[in-house]
Amino acid sequence: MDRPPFWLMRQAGRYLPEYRKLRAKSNGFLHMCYSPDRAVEVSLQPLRRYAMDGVILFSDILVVPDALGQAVRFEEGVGPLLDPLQNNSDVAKLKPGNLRRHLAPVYETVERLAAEIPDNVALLGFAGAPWTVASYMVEGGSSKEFATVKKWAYGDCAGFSALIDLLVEATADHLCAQIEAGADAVQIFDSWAGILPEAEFRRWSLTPIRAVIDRVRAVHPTTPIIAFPRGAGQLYASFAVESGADALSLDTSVPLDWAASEVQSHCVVQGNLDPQFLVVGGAPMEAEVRRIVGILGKGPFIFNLGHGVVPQTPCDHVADLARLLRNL
Ligand code: 1CP
Repeated sequence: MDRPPFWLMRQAGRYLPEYRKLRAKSNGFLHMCYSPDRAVEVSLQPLRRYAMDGVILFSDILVVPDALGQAVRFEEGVGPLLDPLQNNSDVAKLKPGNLRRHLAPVYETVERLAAEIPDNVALLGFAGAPWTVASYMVEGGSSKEFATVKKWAYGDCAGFSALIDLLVEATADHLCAQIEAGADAVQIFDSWAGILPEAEFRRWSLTPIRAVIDRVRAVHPTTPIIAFPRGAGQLYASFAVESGADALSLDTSVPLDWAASEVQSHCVVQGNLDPQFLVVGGAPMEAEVRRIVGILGKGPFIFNLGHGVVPQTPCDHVADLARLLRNL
């Protein structure tokens, strides 16, 4: 392409009135994820408005614990809730054999999207990284301090490894199934990678993601894999060399000149507009987009945000961003 391709993390969701309308009619968020009619429709909503170069499957990272038998519910105004895993006997009760059957509606959604979207639009599948998914499974939902999951990971390395190893297999299987259903590329979201000190980051973020990538690549050697170790800081450089990912998604805080020399020299980079610039819009957003493209656009680059679109984002600003990027 003669300009950087673009898509936006959380490009489907609550900032879109057509999403909110369908959501109000649905029997909960997970039900939407497991209804191919609705999930296809919601995945396509941003494409119709803004003609991104990529469509991401509408689903959630927490469908994996749900499929493993740890029921997930989404409470309005609270977020995800799970009955927390407390020890290795809880881990032993998980049922990895059920994954593909439980998630069949998700793979059907991918299949239908692959048939529907134009050839010049990439279809992205995704999964949460083992560490981030484990944090929800052990904390029982969103967390601020991550005290419970850290206590287990730091205090009982062997025991916690059993959960991470199980999630490596389940995550790889989930990504392979999406590729088999027609995903052109996949992204692994490690939203909470950045809360770990270096040695723990290597043990619980980098190493398991590398294992997931190795497993997916052994079956699907040509499918591009994007990893998002959010908050990794300087460890983005090690991640680029050691993870085996084809592309790394940069969070909002990564300095761009540094990323161009230390990360983009090893792999494609994606990012990293602060989602709040999309809320502000206008001249400040345009200047920031030009700055990002000016530095990262000289190498292999996918334009994206540094984290997901926030619900208070005006749709007009997303349209302005799409126009700006298409005319670069
Ligand atoms: O309607 C609603 O209230 C649900 C809001 C919502 C949406 C639209 C949730 C709940 N998940 C999603 C979709 C979603 N989640 C997608 C779809 C595709 C797209 O990007 O358009 C994706 C890729 C995700 C991934 C996801 N879910 C992550 C990783 C990325 C990130 O944002 O860091 C995480 C951490 C989740 C968990 C999750 N799902 C939803 C909530 C409220 C949360 C908890 C977030 C938190 O702990 O802060």
